[in-house]
Amino acid sequence: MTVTIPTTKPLNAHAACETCPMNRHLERLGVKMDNWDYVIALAGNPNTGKSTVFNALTGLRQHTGNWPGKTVARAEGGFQYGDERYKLVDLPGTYSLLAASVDEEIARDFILFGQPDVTVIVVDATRLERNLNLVLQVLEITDKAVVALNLMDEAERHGLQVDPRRLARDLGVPIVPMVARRNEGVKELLQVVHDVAVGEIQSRPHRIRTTHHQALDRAVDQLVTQIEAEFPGLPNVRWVALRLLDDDAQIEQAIRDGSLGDLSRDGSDTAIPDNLLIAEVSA
Ligand SMILES: Nc1nc2c(ncn2[C@@H]2O[C@H](COP(=O)(O)OP(=O)(O)OP(=O)(O)O)[C@@H](O)[C@H]2O)c(=O)[nH]1
Ligand SMILES: [Mg+2]
Repeated sequence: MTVTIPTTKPLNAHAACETCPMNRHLERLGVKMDNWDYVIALAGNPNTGKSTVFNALTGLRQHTGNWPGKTVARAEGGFQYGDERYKLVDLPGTYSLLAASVDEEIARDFILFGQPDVTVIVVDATRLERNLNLVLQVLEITDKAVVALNLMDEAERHGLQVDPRRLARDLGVPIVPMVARRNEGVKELLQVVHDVAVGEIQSRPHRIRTTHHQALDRAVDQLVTQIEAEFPGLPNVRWVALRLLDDDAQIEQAIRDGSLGDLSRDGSDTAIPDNLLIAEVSA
């Protein structure tokens, strides 16, 4: 599906420099950027239609393998829209970024530290309340998000009325209503993903601010300084600080054993270990 959009092609950080730190960083997470302008992550609760959206966008241009160092299946694929080439990564289903399982850890690490150009969160329109938990968590860490409001046919069948415009206003990011199984909304999703990737849409998502809690702000600031000193270039340090304050044992361990540094952009220059490379098998 190639649709030509009259747009001037922006200088893209990924495409412009194949050896730049961000690309090395993405390689650690199993993404090679040689032929792609943008990386798009597909996130969402289990069973919301992520793979259906993934298949609709990538068709046969997909590879399957495992996540680096894990036995969790991974699919990535590509598509072109206008002049841009997009790499799409289908993340394991996750209810939150607090990483209770290996699947959640993979999705969390990719969204947090892989810093995809756009994160598409596929939500189930019939279970909005539960799905919005993940949406709000993702919106805490990135402006570049799009909500694919999927299963609109099921919502209708159950007599549920969901107002995408109102939702877009409340969340502060684009919402694309979809029935992925019937390919409905796919074109609209492509256009919105493109607009967010190239910066034509700039969102100001709904965020929970901590400015009314001075003690918390002070503690976060203090931790941010310490983490940055220890792990220069680590993205989303503020999120890491908040997790520490919330007693997240996994994050604490990743700091103690230094593995958090493996995820930082400016980590070591050493070659990527073999076990961190994705096994790519043509579909
Ligand atoms: N009615 C309806 N069914 C859909 C729609 N999109 C996906 N499905 C169905 O929902 C089921 C789950 O879809 P998947 O694409 O596998 O969902 P997923 O999010 O990848 O699931 P996990 O990877 O297990 O988390 C499948 O049976 C799809 O055919 C939709 O818009 N409407
Ligand atoms: Mg799936």
